[in-house]
Amino acid sequence: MDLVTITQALFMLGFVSMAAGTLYFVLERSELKTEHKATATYAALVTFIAAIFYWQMTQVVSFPGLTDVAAIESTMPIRYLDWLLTTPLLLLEFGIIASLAGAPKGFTYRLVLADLVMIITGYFGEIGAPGTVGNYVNFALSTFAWLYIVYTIWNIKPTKGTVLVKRSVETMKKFVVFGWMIYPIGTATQEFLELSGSDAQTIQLAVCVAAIIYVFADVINKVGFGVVALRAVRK
Ligand code: RET
Repeated sequence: MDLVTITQALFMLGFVSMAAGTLYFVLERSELKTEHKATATYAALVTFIAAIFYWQMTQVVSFPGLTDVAAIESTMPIRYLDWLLTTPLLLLEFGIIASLAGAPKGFTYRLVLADLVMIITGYFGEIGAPGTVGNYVNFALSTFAWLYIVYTIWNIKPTKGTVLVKRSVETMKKFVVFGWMIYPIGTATQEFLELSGSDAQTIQLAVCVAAIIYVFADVINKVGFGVVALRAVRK
């Protein structure tokens, strides 16, 4: 089996995971107290949005006129659109649980702002010509915004709430700090591989490896994150 087919199969796995996650969060939502339902709503919105985008990604290889690797490459804007919508929702989901643990109000808005800067400049870095100054400036801005998020989240200390709430906040912090790290690592892996050679085989390896890394990262950071958030508010 070639790498493109494997990538395609993993897009399908991504779709199924997101769809199953959505169903799970919707079913769990009815078990929660009214004031906690919003947590399940955010979690379900994130996986529902991602399911739609993953479905779209599974369709690309059959696009007429695209060679296989170009098709996988063409999923990049879809992925950024997904991140643009889902990462603010994930931060809001974190904000709800963190506020139950006594986190100061208002910090989520600054996080969301930094997050939008991270995704938008990251996208401009991605579409710019590789190796140009503008490109590195965009990636640098994106990285600064990401470091701001990591720094802010890491410094949130749960001070009140149940043991379960406190534990969930600590776990969700680790998702944002370590789980989100997989994305820049995926992008850097692709960039380095592409700098190492411009033959068709290297490009295919670079594009597919990055796409595969993002699928695993997405399932962890969207479905896994939601499961931990719900654990905090379960009756
Ligand atoms: C980019 C560009 C290079 C620099 C950095 C990046 C960070 C991306 C992140 C994405 C997170 C996505 C999530 C998706 C949903 O589950 C844009 C790759 C720092 C952190 C959490």
